[in-house]
Amino acid sequence: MRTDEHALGKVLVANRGEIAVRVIRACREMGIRTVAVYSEADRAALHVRLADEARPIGPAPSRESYLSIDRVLEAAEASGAEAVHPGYGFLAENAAFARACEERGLTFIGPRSETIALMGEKTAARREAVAAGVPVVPGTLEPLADEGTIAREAARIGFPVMLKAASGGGGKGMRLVKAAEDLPSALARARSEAKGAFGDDSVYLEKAIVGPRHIEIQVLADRHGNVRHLFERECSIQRRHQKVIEESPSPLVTPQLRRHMGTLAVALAERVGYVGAGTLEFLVDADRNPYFLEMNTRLQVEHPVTEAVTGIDIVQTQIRIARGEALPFAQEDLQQRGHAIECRVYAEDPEAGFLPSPGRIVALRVPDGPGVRDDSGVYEGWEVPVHYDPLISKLIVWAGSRPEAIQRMRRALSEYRVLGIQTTLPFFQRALRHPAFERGDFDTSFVATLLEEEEWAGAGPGTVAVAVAAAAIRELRERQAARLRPTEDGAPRSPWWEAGVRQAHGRRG
Ligand code: MV4
Repeated sequence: MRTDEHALGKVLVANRGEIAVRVIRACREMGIRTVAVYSEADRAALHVRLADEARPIGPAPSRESYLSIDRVLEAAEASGAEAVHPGYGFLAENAAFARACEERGLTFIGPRSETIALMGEKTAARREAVAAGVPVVPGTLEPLADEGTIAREAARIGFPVMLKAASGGGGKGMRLVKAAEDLPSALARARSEAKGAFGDDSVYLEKAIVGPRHIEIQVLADRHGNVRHLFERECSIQRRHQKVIEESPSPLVTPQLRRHMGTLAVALAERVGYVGAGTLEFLVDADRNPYFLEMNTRLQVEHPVTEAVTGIDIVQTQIRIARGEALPFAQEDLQQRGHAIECRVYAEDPEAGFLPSPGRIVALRVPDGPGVRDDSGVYEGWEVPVHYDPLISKLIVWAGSRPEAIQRMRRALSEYRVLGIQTTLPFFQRALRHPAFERGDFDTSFVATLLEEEEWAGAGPGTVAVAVAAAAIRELRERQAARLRPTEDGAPRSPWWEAGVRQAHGRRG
């Protein structure tokens, strides 16, 4: 063991849901004890049940629980944890939280707090990219305060421009501005959205890239200066700046572009002395030019597609890095093998504009079999709370090629049953059969286009009658599939059902 390596006996997982479960699993495989934290709404949550210990950290609203630095640190102290894994969201990219951990001698499983702060200021990240020789979208390299400067810079860049929050990211506080006359109102809205979300209303400008692809590069960096990239993920299929389907490799990326983007990502990570797992987001234009957008200094939701094609356990590697170990692989040791696709299954109703659909999961059948992984944070009988992000599971498939991965995902989706709440599963059934998806020929407008096409398909007389009949058939099939007794909610019991039940119990009828 190197002198700068240290054992970790116990890790506090400062998160909930599927990602807390994912981290707990990695720790258990490494012989590390885990401490879950939970809000009042999560007393019976899966992550609480799977951890070695669990500590309450407050009421349901995340401000008073999962987002409370003091409460999480108190739980860490009381449990004697030596490290904290923040997952994604909540405190994962909060530099003050990472600093508070550092000051208390708790290992924050992630980059140094200064790196989080640096990359959190989006124009600072752009300046670092420029200094590292990484192309950025043309625009400003400093946050802009006064309206006159913004108007002048926008004219210099040329419309359409993107107005973005300097402390933002992920599309929050972002506005497309098509012409100079639209600037004042767009600025007012971007500022108030940014102020509300980040407590900082400064903005910057970028040239708007039309019809871009969203492609990101996963990196891993240890404390000894070794930086590796784990290739790309295709993340263009988004809805309201939330990714819905991700895959690796990207059908758009050629071997040369892959090598090029990987080299760029490593150069920027090296320049900022990055430590841990991180992701560089790029926009790629119609001519396959990549432009750096921002760096996410955390584990990403979609990390399993990269794990599937590279065979690297990203969460275990984060923990090894935090223990001070050197990365055990060279860049030449890494390759993408086969193809992986992830669908994010949300408790949302795609038929009702993706309205959240919290409630009790009365029956659950999870797909399984060759090449299928379901990273879930729920179980049958549990009630999905209203208070948090409604992601209930991530369905990931792996196969030897993209067409086979698509077939496998369709098969897995056909096995999936969730009763009691609405989910986005029907949306994925349609998306995985869309010709543009099959061809790998889509950009960031795919979801909107698909939903518009569905609305067209739904119009016309007689639609309601057909829909009611179809719903009744589907309801019956789902009951049969989930082995629910039809009488539970007062529906008539058929003689076939009675006979089936008797047979199942070995009785004669
Ligand atoms: C852009 C862009 C066009 N030009 N920036 C949205 C989320 C955030 N990560 C960045 N986003 C965009 N930034 C410039 N200069 C278009 C988007 C964008 C988008 C990007 C990826 C996936 C879906 C998207 C949907 C709308 C807009």
